[in-house]
Order: sequence, then structure tokens, then C-alpha cells
Amino acid sequence: MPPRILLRRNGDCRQVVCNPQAARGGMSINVSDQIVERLHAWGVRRVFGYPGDGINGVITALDRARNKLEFVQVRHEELAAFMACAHAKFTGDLGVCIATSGPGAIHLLNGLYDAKADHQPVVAIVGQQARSALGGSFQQEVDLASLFKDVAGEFVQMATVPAQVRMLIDRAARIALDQRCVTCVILPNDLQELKAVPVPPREHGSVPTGIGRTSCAHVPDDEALRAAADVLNEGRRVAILAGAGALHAGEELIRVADALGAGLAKALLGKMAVPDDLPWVTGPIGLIGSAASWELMEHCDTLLMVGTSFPYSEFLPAEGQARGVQIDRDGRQLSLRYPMEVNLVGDSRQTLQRLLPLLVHKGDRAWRQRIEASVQRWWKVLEARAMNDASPLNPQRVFWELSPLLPDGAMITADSGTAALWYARDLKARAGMAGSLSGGLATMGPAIPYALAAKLAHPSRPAIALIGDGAMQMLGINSLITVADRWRGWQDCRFVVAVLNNADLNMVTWEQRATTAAPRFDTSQALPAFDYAAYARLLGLEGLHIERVEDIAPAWRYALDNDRPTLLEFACDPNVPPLPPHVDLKQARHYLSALLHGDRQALEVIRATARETWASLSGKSG
Ligand SMILES: Cc1ncc(C[n+]2csc(CCOP(=O)(O)OP(=O)(O)O)c2C)c(N)n1
Ligand SMILES: [Mg+2]
Repeated sequence: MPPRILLRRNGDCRQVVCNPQAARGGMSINVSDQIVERLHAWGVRRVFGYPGDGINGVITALDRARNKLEFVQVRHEELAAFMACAHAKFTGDLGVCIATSGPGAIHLLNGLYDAKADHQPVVAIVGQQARSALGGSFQQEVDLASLFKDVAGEFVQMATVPAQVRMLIDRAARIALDQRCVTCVILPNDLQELKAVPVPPREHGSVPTGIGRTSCAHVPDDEALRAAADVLNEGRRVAILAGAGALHAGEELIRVADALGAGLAKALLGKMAVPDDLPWVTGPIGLIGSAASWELMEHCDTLLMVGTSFPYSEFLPAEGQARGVQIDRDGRQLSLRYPMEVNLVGDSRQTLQRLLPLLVHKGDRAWRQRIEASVQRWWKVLEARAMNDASPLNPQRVFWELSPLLPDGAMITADSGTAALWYARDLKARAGMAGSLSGGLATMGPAIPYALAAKLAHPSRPAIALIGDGAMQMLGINSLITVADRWRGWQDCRFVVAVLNNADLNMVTWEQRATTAAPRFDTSQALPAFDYAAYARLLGLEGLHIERVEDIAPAWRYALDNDRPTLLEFACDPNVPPLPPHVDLKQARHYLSALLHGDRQALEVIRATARETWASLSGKSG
């Protein structure tokens, strides 16, 4: 009987049956072949990376195994790490990236930190100089174990003899999956070419390991569930906050919210947990959140947090205002932003399932109605803001027009910048869609590599990357070369990159105004001109420049139905303020002071702010 491997897919189980011959590594293969075989046995079918002489042994083994495992070449190792992270995010499986020693390994870091911050299982395989050279200040010799000690803190090891390799790969994969973390295996280049030791000798100091996972989800015991149910049943105004850990628990969240007459807000990574068209879903929370979420948290008397470590406690209830219940698979995350009365360690879906029969349906729906009214008001505010004039385009209008045109099953990614804000607020997610961004690290750069990894994993689904011009210039234009290199083999070519061209590092410009009272520092904030649409055409993709409101919807329609990846460059007004849901006095003072002290856009900004504020107050179009 071949061993059965159970891999987690968003909290569920998926079986992979492994070939024992392959898992043992065959007869006369080298260490690199063994590594590739072992990864394959762990269910890996695609790795993202870039070659170099520190890792060439493994790269050539990937060539020999090309029928079993795909190597995706990227333009920069950071993109490989983003893609490995996105592969994990969009499939629930292990992501693997690979890079050479020294510079290649260093380039991986930011993408690996993105995976670490968002708790994604990613294995990094990096090359190293030959064992005989280590310590000799050799070219490209970097102390990789120290370099990766933080990002891959759960497991980072350098292989020193072939008999250790099977164990290192097994440990790296198992720990990454089990702990939802980044792990790293360092491979000296001479070792990669040695004869493999598929089965380590049975002797003192040998560590034989195996493949496969059977454990799935933990659930809290009955007593803890009862205590949680008591708190929730006694609450009169229940608020739920759902995050990435609840993405697979949508149905359960809806049933729990219905029973409790609760409103539900979503942390950024939890956007796709429940659809946005439910009348009691208040949408995003925090600086980029909704007024409805703000009200929900301000007035609730009970808070249920599910699978989230949303960072900004000032947007949660004041301490003591609400009784709290929290569910998280990782006990370390509990009571972290709000002191909870009941802390449940468990998988969110299974825990909610067990909680449901203990909940009493609340007859009094006054709180529910109040939330629904505020959600309704908020959507009107968003619509009014989207309809405001801007020059040339109001970015909110770009997102507002996209919502009804989103195809079923769309996979949406957003980059850090205002794109993330409008993604969170204005896009109405429907059931069956997927979406992600860099939540914990909030780094620039991932939108296109995320969308590409999602597309490679789910070729029949449309992918949409929403990205600012700064992020485009940072890594986006490089990433697009890979898209251009690959799309011709696709059956379904729906891949859209929307660039918000506002010639500004806009999100930070606004942050500077609101938090430091600094006027816009043109030299640091303005971006060099670049013709994104022409660049896409240069690559053989379609590229459209849009600067008239009436062209927004037709452009989306065209791109979403095109027979090749399409870049839509929207000429956006940088002076449309991304107003937070709640402005405190200090922020308002800073903002005004920034504008009054030499901000060259002051007049336009004040006008646009007035329009936005008016939209919030009136909640009507026009
Ligand atoms: C790697 C990295 N560098 C800097 C930042 C700080 N940062 C966050 S958003 C942003 C501006 C992004 O500008 P752009 O991509 O043009 O988007 P916009 O806000 O203008 O829509 C910056 C500089 C970051 N998050 N990540
Ligand atoms: Mg910009």
C-alpha cells in the first residue's frame, strides 16, 4: 500500500497518494534529484525561482523532472517568493521558491517576510558555496542560516551530508504546513551533485523521516464551547470580526451571525470570507475601513473575533466595553488586540460548527436592523464618493464600475497603496471569488506575481491585479514580462492588470499629510512618467489608456473578455482623499496644517475633501 499523504487545504483535508519508489528517491540519483522527488512526493507540482551557480544542481534536476514538476522562472527572486506565498494563499498547499546563494537568497527575503506575516506555508530552497569554501570569505558567501534565522525562525538548516537531505526536506515541508510558516533549506553547491542517500543508514545519529499528514483541525473542548456560547447568547449587540483564518468558514459565519443577529466586519485578508452583498456585512475595518464597521465596533456589547489578528486596536471596542470571544488555530494569537473572556483554540470552521447548536436565536432584531441601516447608508456614501468629479478620473469610480462586472470565480489581488483601500471598500465580493494582498507586511510589489501564481494554479478562472504606478515601477513592469512570456499557452486568457496612474506615491502622500502635518514633498512623492499601456503593447499584451469616465466600464468589459492579458491604465486624480472612516481631531489638525504650509496641491485637495465629506454627510449622489 502506498503511503497516503494528507495535506490541508484551507482547513479541510485533501489526500495525495505518494509513490514509495519516488519518495525513497530511486536507485542512483544525486542529492538534487532526491530533493525534487521528495518535494513531488509532498505534493509539490510547481516551484518558483531563479538559477545561479549556487543552486544549479537542483535547477538541472528540475529539468530532468520537468514532466512531474514545473519550474517557473521569474524576473527577480523576490517575485518567486511572492508567487510561492500566493500559491499557498490561493490553493492552501505548500509554496516553494528556489534561489542561488548570496544575492539570490537575499533577494527572496521580502517575499518570504510577506509569507511569514500572512502565515503561509512556504519552503525556501537556497544554494550556498561549496562546503570546503565556507568560512573562507568566498565570493557570494553569505551566512545564510543567520540571514534566514528570523524569517524562517521555525526551521532553517544547512545540509552537510547527503544522508541528512531527506530529513531536511521532510522537516521543512512538514513544519511549514503544520505551523503555517516559512522554512528554509540551505544547500552547498558541491553537495547537490553528490550521490543521494535515499534511505539513511540505521545507525546512531541517523534521522529517518517520512511524509504525510493526518492531523487536520483542532477544536476546543465542550466546556470552552459552552462558555463561549454563554457569552454570545447573553450579548444584545454582537459584532463579529472575521479574518484570513475564516476564509473557509463563510457558511458557518453566516449562520452564526444570523443566529446572533450580529453584524460582521472583515479584516483585509478576510474580505472573501463572506460576500459583500449581505445587508449586515459592514465590510472593511480600520483606516481603510467603512463607517459601518466603525459604528459596529463603537456600539457593540459583545465581540466575536474569528481567525484574525487585525492590528489596529483603536478600531476595536474600547477595553471593557464589550465581552469577547475569540477563535484562532494558533493559541499565541488569542487575546492579542482585545482581552477576551473566552479564548478558543481551534479551526474556525469546525469550531463555529460546534458552537452553532449551542447558540440561541435572538428574537430581538433591533441591533441587526440598526446595522443594516448603517450598511445601507455606507454603500450610498461610497456611491456618492465614486460619482464625484475628479481630474482626470476618480479612482473610486474605477473600482465602483468594476464591481458589477466582476466575473464569477474572479481572483483579485491588490498592491499596497490606494489600490488596497479601494479594493477593500468599493469592490463588492461575491461568493466563489478569491482575493488577497500583502496583509501583515503590507509590502509593495505582490499584486502581479500573486495574480500570476493564482492564474497558474487555477487556469480557468479570471485574474485581476489592481496596482498603483509606484508599485508598477518597483516590480510590476518586471512581473509583466513573465506574464507576456507565458500567456500564449493559456486556454483562458482572462488576466487583467489595472494600473492606477496618479504619478504619485499617493497613499504615503496622504499619510504624510494626516500623520506628520507635512505638506507633499514633491521630490519624494512624484513618480517619473511612464507609458504603462504602451509598455504592455510592447510586450505583446493589450494595453489601454483610459482617462474619460464614460470609458471606464467599457474598458473593464473589454479587458475581462479579451483573448489576451490586458493592462488598463487608468489616469487617476491624486487629490481624491482616502478618508478614514473616522477622523480624530489630531489627524484633522495635521491635515489642515499640511495643506496650509506649502502643499502645492492644497486647493485641489481641499475641494476634493469637501466633496468627499459632503458625500459622507448626504449619502446621496451628486
Ligand atoms: C516595499 C515598500 N516600500 C515602501 C512602502 C511604503 N508605501 C506604502 S504605499 C506606498 C505608495 C504606493 O504608491 P503607488 O504604488 O503609486 O500607489 P498609490 O498609493 O499612488 O495608488 C508606499 C511608498 C511599502 N509599503 N512597501
Ligand atoms: Mg501612485
